[in-house]
Amino acid sequence: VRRFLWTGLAACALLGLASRASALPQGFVVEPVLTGLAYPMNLAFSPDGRVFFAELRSGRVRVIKDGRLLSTPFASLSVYSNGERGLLGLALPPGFPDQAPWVYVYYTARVAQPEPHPENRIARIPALGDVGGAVEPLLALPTNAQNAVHNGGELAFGPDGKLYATVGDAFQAQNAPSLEFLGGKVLRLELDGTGAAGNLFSGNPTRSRIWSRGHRNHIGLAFHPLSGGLYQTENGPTSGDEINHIVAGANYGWPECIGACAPPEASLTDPLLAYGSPAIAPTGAGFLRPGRVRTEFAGDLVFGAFNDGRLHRIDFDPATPDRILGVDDRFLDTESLLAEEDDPAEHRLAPLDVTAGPDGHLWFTVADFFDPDSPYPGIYRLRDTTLPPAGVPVRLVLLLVPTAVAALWPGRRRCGPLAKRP
Ligand SMILES: [Ca+2]
Ligand SMILES: [Ca+2]
Ligand SMILES: [Ca+2]
Repeated sequence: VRRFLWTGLAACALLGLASRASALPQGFVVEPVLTGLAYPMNLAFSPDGRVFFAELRSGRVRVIKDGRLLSTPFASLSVYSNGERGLLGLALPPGFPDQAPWVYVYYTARVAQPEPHPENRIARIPALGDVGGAVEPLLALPTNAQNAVHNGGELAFGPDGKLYATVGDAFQAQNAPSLEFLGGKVLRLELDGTGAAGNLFSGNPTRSRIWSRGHRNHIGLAFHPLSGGLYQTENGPTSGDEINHIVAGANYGWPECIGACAPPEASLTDPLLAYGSPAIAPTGAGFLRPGRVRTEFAGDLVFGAFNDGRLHRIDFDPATPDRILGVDDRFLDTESLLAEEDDPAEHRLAPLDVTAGPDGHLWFTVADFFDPDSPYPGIYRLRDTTLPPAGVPVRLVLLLVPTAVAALWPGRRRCGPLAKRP
């Protein structure tokens, strides 16, 4: 059995599995969009209905079109895929594909010269129909050749049209606050990879790209659906996983503080929420959209966690931004929900990407780190069945695999026939 360490720390995969009956919040249903996939790491939605996704280990960018997975990948990147490396981030710019015909990727490239070595980088791939053109590297990022951890890897376009990226500290914690080092940062970039207009730091190309600093490793970004504010999940060491509200120029404390600073430090910004021990290793994050969920859930932040395989929910006060009313650490348990009850040790399911889909519902990906060939890894959609169905685009209805009809209700023991990997 392989053991994979997401942030240098994987607590037991199976700690405290919720019973299947509590694997899902009441009134919600999880619908498989496409299953039998290998390490689906990140999703990106094209306005023309196509769904792009990144495969962490293979380095392939795949396309779902008219409900079908295209057999020819959009791109196949040469990646190092050990540890936390691989094809990590994926994003489509506003105006894609007509005004901005590029697919943006964040990956650990396998560089051949002068001798083979890993290089984290942000690149873009021209989108010429369903198959991409030659990869255009935009920015080389700090990479630790000895330790395959702390690579960061999330990409997201903000409501301002700029490209945001989470860069890990590359195992150089002392440099995470430095303005002369791209590791341990949230970057804010123009489409060509240069520092975005309006960034607070300037003076050289490194500084001009930095939006916030003092981060350890992080792979979750989400923009609030109403305020547009940027929220981030961050991985602590053996404790101190964090949820942060990212603001321009702030220093989020790593490595001086793990979680909130005690005593408080005026120059450092504490997280909105810090977890204790053991680390849960947060992954992707997305907001539950007003109008798509009951009022009590609207505007809440949902994020995945690698170590417990769950989706967690932060119950934000809708009237007072950043005020936390409660935390639901058992919002959804992917392993209890999806895997066979009688062989939990054979599977190691973890939610990776969590994001609002084009239909406004929350979409998430699941990978199986013990048995990647199991039928469970795939793309799923979480829907609140207590609301009347909104006008879901016809394309999306087509996209949901037929087995989705037999949706995964709470208490259901098995998830029924799932599509095999094409
Ligand atoms: Ca921090
Ligand atoms: Ca709420
Ligand atoms: Ca994402």
